[in-house]
Amino acid sequence: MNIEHSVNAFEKAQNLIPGGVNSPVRAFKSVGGIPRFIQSGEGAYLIDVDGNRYVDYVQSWGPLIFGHRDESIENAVIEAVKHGLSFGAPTEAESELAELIIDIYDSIEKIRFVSSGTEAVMSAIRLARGFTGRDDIVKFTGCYHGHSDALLVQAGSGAVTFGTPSSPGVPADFTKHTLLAEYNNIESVKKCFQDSPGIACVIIEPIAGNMGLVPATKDFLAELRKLCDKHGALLIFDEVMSGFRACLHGAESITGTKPDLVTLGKVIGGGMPVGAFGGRRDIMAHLSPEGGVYQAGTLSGNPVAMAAGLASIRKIKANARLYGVLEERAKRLMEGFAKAAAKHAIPLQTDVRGSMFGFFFNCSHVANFADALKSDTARFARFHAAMLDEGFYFACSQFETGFIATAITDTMIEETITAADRIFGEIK
Ligand code: HOZ
Repeated sequence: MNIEHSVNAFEKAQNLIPGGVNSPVRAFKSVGGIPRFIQSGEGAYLIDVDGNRYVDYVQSWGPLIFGHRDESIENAVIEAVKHGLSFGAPTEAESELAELIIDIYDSIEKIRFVSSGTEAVMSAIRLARGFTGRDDIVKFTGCYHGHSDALLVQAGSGAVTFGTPSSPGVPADFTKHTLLAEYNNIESVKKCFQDSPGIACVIIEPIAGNMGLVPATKDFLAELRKLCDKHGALLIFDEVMSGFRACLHGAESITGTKPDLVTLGKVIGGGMPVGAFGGRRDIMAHLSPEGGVYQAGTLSGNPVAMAAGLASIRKIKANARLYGVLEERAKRLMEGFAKAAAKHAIPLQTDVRGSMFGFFFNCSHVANFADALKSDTARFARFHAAMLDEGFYFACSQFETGFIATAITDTMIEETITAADRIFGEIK
């Protein structure tokens, strides 16, 4: 495969931008090789600057549930652009998107839009602290909630990919209120509540996607709910990644546990920069200007981003069978991988939630961060490089999730399995 233009573009970018990228995981550091510089996207495909085409199982890390250049989202954006890029004043589109999401998510009675997942979570935590009058928070090792100071502790995603799950530059004073628990281990949460009488909230990715795909069990989430209620702490579901990806009505609808606050992002922006946090009306009433908890943003509720989000969520809502179809395809892909891996005696753990899929080169079931870290990252790197060479674009880290878009067909999935089978034979 000729990647000369990507090689040159990467060299240039490295002189201008730290690591040549504007978000660390994109640099391919943990898998080696050259990140592809992208010219365009088309449905299921990414096309790089050398003209190579890849079936894209990243889909911009989640937002593009209909694939690249979905016609209705593209048209909505073009139409919105004609009216102006930003007003810094309210628009009706904000209420329309709010209404749509509130109607779909049981636990969201009021919502506020921001510009990224990081911002959504940071603001939700501040709100939980302001509401409860407490300072401490509980997060789980391996969960990633964006890159704000208090949450960059034992974090997943790029932080673990580069072996710095707790970042330099974050003062210890800023993280002293962040208590750590182990995912899917309720005893570790009980210990946090024993250690601190002042826990404002427990934040969790109910379907963790930033240490690879590791869903929480129903029992664990139910116990978490009980503990929060017993101690007067809020439960926050971080669904920036899983929201509108795993299913229509949120993790609460498949796990049976209802959070007090939910954070969203990715799909609700249809590819534009959008985040949101919402939840119980009485809690949201503490947010400025109704209440005293301050949060603001010049580009919050941006009209072009709202238009993309509206088109995306409306199309999802109109297509009731969407998640069933995507889950079938994700399962077919993972079952194909599991079968091929077994044939070559390669230990592989797979899982699927709606359009999200994950696989670990790991001998045992992965239930938490410690389990995920036992995965064979060197084998993952070889797999990643070889698949890329064959025209299949997977997330460039063992600790990320894969995504199916409607544009990815059954035939593409069969071709992916065939390539993976061949490659497993080479990397066993
Ligand atoms: N944090 C994102 C994946 N979990 C990566 C975002 C990006 O690099 O674009």
